[in-house]
Amino acid sequence: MEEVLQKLFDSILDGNATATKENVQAALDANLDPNVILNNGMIDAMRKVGALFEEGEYYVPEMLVAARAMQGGMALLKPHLQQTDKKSSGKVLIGTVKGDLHDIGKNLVALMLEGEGYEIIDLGVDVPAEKFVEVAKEIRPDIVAMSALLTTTMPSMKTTLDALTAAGLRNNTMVIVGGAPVTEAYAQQIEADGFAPDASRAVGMVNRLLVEKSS
Ligand code: B12
Repeated sequence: MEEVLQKLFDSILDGNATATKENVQAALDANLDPNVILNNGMIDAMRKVGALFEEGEYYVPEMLVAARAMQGGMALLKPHLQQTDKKSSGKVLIGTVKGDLHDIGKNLVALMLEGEGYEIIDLGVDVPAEKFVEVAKEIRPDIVAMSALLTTTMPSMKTTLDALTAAGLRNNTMVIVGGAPVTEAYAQQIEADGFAPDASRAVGMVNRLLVEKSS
């Protein structure tokens, strides 16, 4: 790995927010592709944090400071990841499902979709099914996007999907799901309209779904 990316990786692993910002800036100054900075320097670091947590090396506080460092770095990278000249091509209601507080992946999906020109309404984390339904009724989004990072909160996706169906909202709104433990098979099982394993493929999938919808 390039030295500047290795430094960035290490600063997230250490949960050092100041160093993370400096290292993101250094990587940008070195003209590295912002997607490479994000994927190789930052997301890989979060993956490593998860592995260390699993091995009992890291505890929740270490995960939390790493997440804060990651988010500070993402804020700096954001303008470089987005192409802001595109016009809005649809409305996306997004949130992390009930019981789940993980939002880094959701924020990335929102950021990439926003960069593609979509209007984003972000409900945040720990969003109950009723809230998704209430806001969907009000704003009539083209897409409802749900994120879950815990195997224990994945069922909240099904609960929300069922609530959207029961409220008669699925004729004009498509539902997509994602998050580390979520799979294509799970998405099919709960009858979601789409799944993507990462933020850039989420953009491609949403574009495809909306083309299919309008044709
Ligand atoms: C950071 C972190 C935390 C932080 C979260 C801070 C925050 N603001 O998000 C804190 C410290 C709060 C936390 C808490 C906990 N965590 Co945690 N956490 C993580 C960690 C290390 C990184 C997650 C992350 O940000 N990844 C980086 C992002 C970019 O990746 P991502 O979220 O997967 O998102 C990408 C894709 O999945 C996809 N995507 C995401 N959402 C969506 C949505 C749509 C619609 C689409 C299409 C795509 C998509 O695109 C994203 C970008 O490419 C993971 C490890 C891991 N491997 O995931 C554990 C992990 C998820 N946590 C775990 C656990 C156990 C917990 C706790 C229960 C710990 C505890 N004992 O308290 C609590 C639960 C709190 C709660 N109720 O939610 C476990 C989950 C195990 C499981 N299978 O259920 C993991 C896997 C760690 C591990 N290896 O054991 N955690």
